[in-house]
Amino acid sequence: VAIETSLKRALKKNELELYYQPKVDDAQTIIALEALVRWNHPERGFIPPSEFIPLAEENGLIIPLGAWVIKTACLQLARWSLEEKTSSLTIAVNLSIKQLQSDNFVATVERILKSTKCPKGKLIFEITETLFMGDVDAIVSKMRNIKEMGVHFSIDDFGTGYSSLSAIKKIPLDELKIDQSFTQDIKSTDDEAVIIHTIIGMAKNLGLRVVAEGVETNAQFEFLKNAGCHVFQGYLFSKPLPFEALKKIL
Ligand code: G
Ligand code: G
Ligand code: MN
Ligand code: NA
Repeated sequence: VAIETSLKRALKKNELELYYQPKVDDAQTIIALEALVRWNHPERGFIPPSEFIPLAEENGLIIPLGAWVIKTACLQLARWSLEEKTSSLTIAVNLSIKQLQSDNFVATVERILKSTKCPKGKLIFEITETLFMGDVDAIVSKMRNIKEMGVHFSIDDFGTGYSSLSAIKKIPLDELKIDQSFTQDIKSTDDEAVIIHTIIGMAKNLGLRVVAEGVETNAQFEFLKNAGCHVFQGYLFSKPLPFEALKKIL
């Protein structure tokens, strides 16, 4: 069966699952999670998102798939809001630019937030610099509408894409995630890591919270803490986990 047909079936038959990767503060306390979708295929086993997200973006399935991801994250946030241990956690969901470009996206988000009783201020959308390739003004206006509903925006994989430093000012962001390739360039605590310092300085001047991605070593963690990052994510703390495994470490 073509992967396209089976992806439609996957959506209907609940073969998709959200994994969660923790984000920690400088004391390594888990303060947030990033939701990462997995496809548990009945014959082929787990298929990574890098294999089906691009396809779903091409054939339009990203719209219902993306809505499923947002709804699942919101239901989780609504449940977590009732328990003291988890009530302060936020969940970040990756958005495809195709979702932001679609006509009904703002209404879809509003409907999901209402129907799930998602707590305000706990959902974050991660977008990438591909948004600069389209009609930026139209995207910005949708982002403003969504922010009014209490959703925050983060720019993901920052530093690898198409944005100029001046363009980043135009979009209403709350957070900036430094791409993991820059983190992985840090070899020691006294590394110069000029690009990282530059990105952090810019982000802070713009009033953005700074997240470092792809932290794998203590040297990288120490360097990034000293450089002024607020939040850290990477295999040093935890890989993405299925819900049951995540529950044990919360
Ligand atoms: O960790 P991982 O292999 O899960 O992620 C691979 C890529 O797939 C990342 O770039 C991530 O942003 C993307 N991705 C994971 N989940 C989603 C999702 O729900 N929607 C979109 N659009 N991208 C996702
Ligand atoms: O594009 P985005 O940042 O959403 O994708 C996250 C991807 O990075 C996922 O595939 C996730 O599994 C992966 N990832 C998360 N932490 C690390 C890390 O410390 N090292 C590496 N190499 N990959 C990571
Ligand atoms: Mn991401
Ligand atoms: Na990223």
